[in-house]
Amino acid sequence: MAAINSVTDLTLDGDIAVITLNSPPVNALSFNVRDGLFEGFKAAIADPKAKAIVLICEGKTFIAGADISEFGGAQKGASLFEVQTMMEDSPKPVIAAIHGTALGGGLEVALVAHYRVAVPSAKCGLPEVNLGLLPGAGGTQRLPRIVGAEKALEMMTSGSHVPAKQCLAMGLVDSLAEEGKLLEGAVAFARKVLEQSMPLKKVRDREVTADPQVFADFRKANARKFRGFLAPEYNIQCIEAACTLPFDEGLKVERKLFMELVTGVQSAAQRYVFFAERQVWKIPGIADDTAIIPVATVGIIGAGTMGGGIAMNFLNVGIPVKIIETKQEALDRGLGVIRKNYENTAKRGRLTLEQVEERMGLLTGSLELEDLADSDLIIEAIFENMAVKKEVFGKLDKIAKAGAILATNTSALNIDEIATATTRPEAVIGLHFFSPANVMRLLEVVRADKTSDSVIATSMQLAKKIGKIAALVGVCPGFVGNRMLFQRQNQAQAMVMEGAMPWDIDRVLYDFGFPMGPFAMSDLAGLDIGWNKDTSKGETIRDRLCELDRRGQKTGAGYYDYDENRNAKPSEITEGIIKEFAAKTGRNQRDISDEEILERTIFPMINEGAKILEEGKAIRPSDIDIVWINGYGWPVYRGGPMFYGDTVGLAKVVERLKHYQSQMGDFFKPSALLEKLAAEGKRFQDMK
Ligand code: 3H9
Repeated sequence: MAAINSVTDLTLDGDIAVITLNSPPVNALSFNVRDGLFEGFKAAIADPKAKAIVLICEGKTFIAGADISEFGGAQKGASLFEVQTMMEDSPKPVIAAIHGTALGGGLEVALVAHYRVAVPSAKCGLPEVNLGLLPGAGGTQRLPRIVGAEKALEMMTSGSHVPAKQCLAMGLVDSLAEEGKLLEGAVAFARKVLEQSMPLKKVRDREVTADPQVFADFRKANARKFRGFLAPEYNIQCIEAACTLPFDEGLKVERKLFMELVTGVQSAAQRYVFFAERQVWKIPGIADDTAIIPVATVGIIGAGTMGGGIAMNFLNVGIPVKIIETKQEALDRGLGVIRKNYENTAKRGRLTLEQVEERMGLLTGSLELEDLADSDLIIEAIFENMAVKKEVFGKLDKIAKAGAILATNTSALNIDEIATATTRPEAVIGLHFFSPANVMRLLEVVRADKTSDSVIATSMQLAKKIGKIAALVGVCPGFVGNRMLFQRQNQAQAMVMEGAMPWDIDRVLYDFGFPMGPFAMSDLAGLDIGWNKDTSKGETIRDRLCELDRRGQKTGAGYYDYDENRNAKPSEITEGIIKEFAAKTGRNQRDISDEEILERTIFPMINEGAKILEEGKAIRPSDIDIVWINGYGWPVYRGGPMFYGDTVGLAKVVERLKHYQSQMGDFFKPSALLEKLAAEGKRFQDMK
């Protein structure tokens, strides 16, 4: 065994050289991995005893791509291009042995090998698009040459990880090795190559063509999904180049577009989000060995939309759920909705009927709170009323077994106060699911004053198990997500009174990248949610719309008018009502620029985020970004509100907030933290 460098070994198995990479956690192509590969291949090619070369990785995976943390830094060591040229031009057959995932630059390394062998559990993919990038090491030119333009379009714009069996069928992998016996399989394959004098196949020598219509159709079919993103379109252009240009010309197109993306703000945002999604699970102050409470059964109080959606999360992963209601009718309705949801999923082919029954078999209903005595986790999901919640928690305190977690799904109420209704506040926590709870990825885990570390750690782990992305937040009105949303809503409403029409505000936020603006959202949800017919405290525009039976999409009209296909049109009636309200309050309506709309809806959110950090209600700025991306449709290519603040520049954010403060008052007053960072020329990302 000869060490090439700290992460690479070169050994001989008879006449087969084996280069082994070992660079945890994922063998990413950091500079010493590239160096090791370069020197390893050089040595193996030079060694007269070696007739063929196998590249294999230790640990849980083959090379998972370029080292994302190295982007933007100075290049050092051998370049990936040099490594690839050395491999591809090797006079001895090179075989890549793949387990785990061969992703991005990792697959691009495998694609310059002459052959690829994988275990059945392995997966291959070019997921660069999810980092706002395209494969920048020849992948855009090589993949289509193997799998054809259509499959390449699908793989590269979705970033999917394709299972080895499918790779074999597509020709991306040449042979499967027995699970757990990759090295033996790859070495045997290398011997076969030698014995049968199989050719040194270079993917670059192959050809690919496609009907131009394929690209036009693909763009059209995915226009909605790709809206706002640069990377999918750039990936498509590279595949077009592969189909129309000689290999080296295609590579030049790839290089140019890759450089544009890697130096741009979208990719910076998406790379930041990649790390933010992993950071969010790390809770300072909670030791790794904190005791985890085994959760084998879950009780849910309330079989409404929220309770039912929450239940499905646990049923989906095989955890039995008992759901409690006060009336048989409500219970039956709730259980029926869950069944219907599963059956609809089955109709779409994403569940089998056996799976539907399996999941429903884990669900029981009851009218007795006492039936939760054996639940390890109890989640209260009833309407937002402090007195009622306290009563429920008081009862639970007597019913629940020792050590059970008592969670509330409140989105608004003070969990510290709810906890006072029990004798075990350390067991009480907020689990704020977002509607629809079986679909939305975000979970705000709300730590109250006395919540124990075990309860927090268990909640985070459970969130991961049910496929959520969880952010740990503190108790404050609206927690993180809704607290910031209030700022945006406040200004959206204010600007409507000042002269911007709802569709102006919606358009600006839609163009920014949100799936829809706040008024379109209200129309979708229904304007009568929380509608209080008692207008003695003053009537709002929304009240008036409801009175006119303009309650949103469901009544064919709300802020907007809708046609029979639910296409929204600006409404003269709404405009008239707004003008009348403005006149009543003596306001002069004026033209409001798109820039002002954007600044007044977004900058107060950034400011509120800073206050949340000051108060310690979120652990780090990137956690806030995770909340907004996963719970509120913030466009991932803008990295979340805090990252966006950084890209605008915090000094500019402060300057604009002060400008509005001088005109409209202290709603816009910059927080101390924001002022401090701006004065020091820092970003939220620089906070330690
Ligand atoms: C690329 O290749 C560009 C080229 O085309 C062009 C070159 C010129 N770099 O996800 P996990 C860390 S772009 C640096 O929790 P899992 C990760 O942060 C790249 N670090 O594990 C985490 O660190 P920590 C294309 C990376 O088992 C730890 O590894 N490739 C990288 O759930 C464990 O990660 C990709 O986009 C990286 N590339 O999933 C693949 N990857 O423990 C990105 C991971 O400190 N990676 N880390 O928090 C993945 O999709 C998953 O990590 C993987 C493992 C599926 C591999």
